[in-house]
Amino acid sequence: MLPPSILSRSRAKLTPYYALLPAEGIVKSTLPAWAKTVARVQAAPQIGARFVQMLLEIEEGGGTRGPISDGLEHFFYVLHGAVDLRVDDQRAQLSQEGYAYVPAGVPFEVQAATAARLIWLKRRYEQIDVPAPAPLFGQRADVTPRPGDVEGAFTQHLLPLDDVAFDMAVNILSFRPGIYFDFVETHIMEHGLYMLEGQGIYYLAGDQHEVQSTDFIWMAPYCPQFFFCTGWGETAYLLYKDVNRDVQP
Ligand code: UGY
Ligand code: MN
Repeated sequence: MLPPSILSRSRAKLTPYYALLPAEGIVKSTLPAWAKTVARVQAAPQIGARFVQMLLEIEEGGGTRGPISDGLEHFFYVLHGAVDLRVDDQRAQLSQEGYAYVPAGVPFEVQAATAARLIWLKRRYEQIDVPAPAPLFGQRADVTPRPGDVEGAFTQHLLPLDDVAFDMAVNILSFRPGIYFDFVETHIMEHGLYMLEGQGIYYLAGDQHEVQSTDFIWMAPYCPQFFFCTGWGETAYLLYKDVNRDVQP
């Protein structure tokens, strides 16, 4: 039997300018290079994105079946649990809120001793005439929140802000209740946004959506965007953005 109001209660929406994908609606994928792992693909070229973002749900003892070396650059953020990451000859334990950047062409392996959930982002690296970045490992708590233009809004830059070797930024934006942007943004950069905690109203290309923890939003280049933090607690989201490159006609 069709549950009453199932269609009107769904918040999922796909347009040429953005996608809003609540977690509960994203169907499982199996990735051949990963054992005991379910992937929920959030952004892919199939919706117009120029990057791939997914949620990985790794069971205890799961992870990559061998080194992955696909020529792409990668970013991992641990939402829950912990993983052992090997990048070339470096090893790191990433616990909850830990993250890693893997440069293009550098082989990596992931193993989860206990169940873990991660965000995995990958894209083609745009080389310029400076050396490519080295592998990088970090922890959210070690990154100082910088005050934004609006009081009560903060940004943690997980990757170095002033290093043009990076062609991507991954930031955590946090907002106190009642805080909202001071203007409607439009920009050439695209976004992958994962709601880490809290809730709010997202304005996207003329539409307004209630959003909450675990939602994913893809924003195409130039998608008009505005966030209003609602609820009683702080809201934070993980935000991918392509940066530091010239534009070709
Ligand atoms: O950095 C940004 O573009 C950011 N302010 N956008 C967003 O949160 N939608
Ligand atoms: Mn933006």
